[in-house]
Amino acid sequence: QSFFKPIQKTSPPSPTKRHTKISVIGAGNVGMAITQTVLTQGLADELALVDANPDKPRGEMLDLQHAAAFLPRTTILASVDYSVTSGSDLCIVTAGARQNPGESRLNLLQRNVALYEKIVPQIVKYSPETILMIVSNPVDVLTYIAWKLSGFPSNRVIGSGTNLDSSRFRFLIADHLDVNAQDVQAYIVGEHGDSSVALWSSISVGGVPVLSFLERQQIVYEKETLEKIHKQVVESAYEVISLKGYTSWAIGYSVASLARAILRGQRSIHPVSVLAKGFYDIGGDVFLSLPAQLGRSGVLGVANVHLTDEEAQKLRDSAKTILEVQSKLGI
Ligand code: 6V0
Repeated sequence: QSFFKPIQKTSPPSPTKRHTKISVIGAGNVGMAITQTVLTQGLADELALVDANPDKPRGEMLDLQHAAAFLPRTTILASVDYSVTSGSDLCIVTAGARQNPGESRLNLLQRNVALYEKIVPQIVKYSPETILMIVSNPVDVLTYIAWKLSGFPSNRVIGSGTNLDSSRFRFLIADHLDVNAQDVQAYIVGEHGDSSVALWSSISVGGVPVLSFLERQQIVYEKETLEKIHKQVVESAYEVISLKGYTSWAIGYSVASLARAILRGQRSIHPVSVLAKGFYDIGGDVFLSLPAQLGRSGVLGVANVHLTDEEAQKLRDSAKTILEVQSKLGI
């Protein structure tokens, strides 16, 4: 407390509005891009950073605190100790091991599962009511692992899933058609990454359904272009990584938009990884992206999107692949 009082208070402290707290676990490239976006958009009153390496989050915290004069007011905390995350409304997990040269994907996954076995119980201990947002890869399997380890109801465990793939898809379609990406509605669902499923019938631009328009006009060439665009979406993460070493900005904005939908109770629809059991005849406990409505209690519901037989089959194939991986983990 300082003796210097620059403000002469004239009213009692106002009843405090609901305090919103976000924690980001893993202060690497992705964790910091999410943090930066959350701060500039003023989505939290308090933000806690946790990383296994003590210097990194503390350095990031100081650097961001030095920007306080230019940002909406947010209290920033950082530690290796999960007590800083206490009372979080949303915990975003980006911590992940890096792939060693020659290491198999299964081995990398086993190492990430071992990290999650340490991280998730700590989060639950300090924030038993939090919503968990999983970002580390492979995101669908790790969302399932986080659900199991947390014991939370499935509405409070969400994977960032194909929200990013869908925004890449919207950008490429917008670029091709020379329109604003915000006017393009288009969903990619299923597994985040290689086996993702583009929902062609979902694409519309300013309310104009693209596929039925093309079918009426019998523009086969344009349909091929759309297929190429989906291929480009799948390859785009690899391209960015080969050029700059990692991806960060798009996943940062993508996760911040999910944080906004949840914390501000927006009831908006986003393709994110949710417990998919029972949808489109998917059996087993598997997390996959479906267009889900998000709000203050997490996943409020899943949109009844009509899938063609082929799309539904591709979704079930993705589910099967993920279940096989999960069975190898023995969890
Ligand atoms: P990075 O820059 O290596 O950051 C990872 C951070 O995790 C590092 O700072 C580590 O110190 C930290 N860490 C490691 N172990 C622990 C632990 N036990 N507790 C706390 N912190 C720990 O990686 P980057 O930020 O680039 O990527 C993070 C993860 O996000 C990876 O698994 C990526 O594959 C994944 N991505 C997921 C995307 C998606 O769409 N879901 C998109 C991009 C990246």
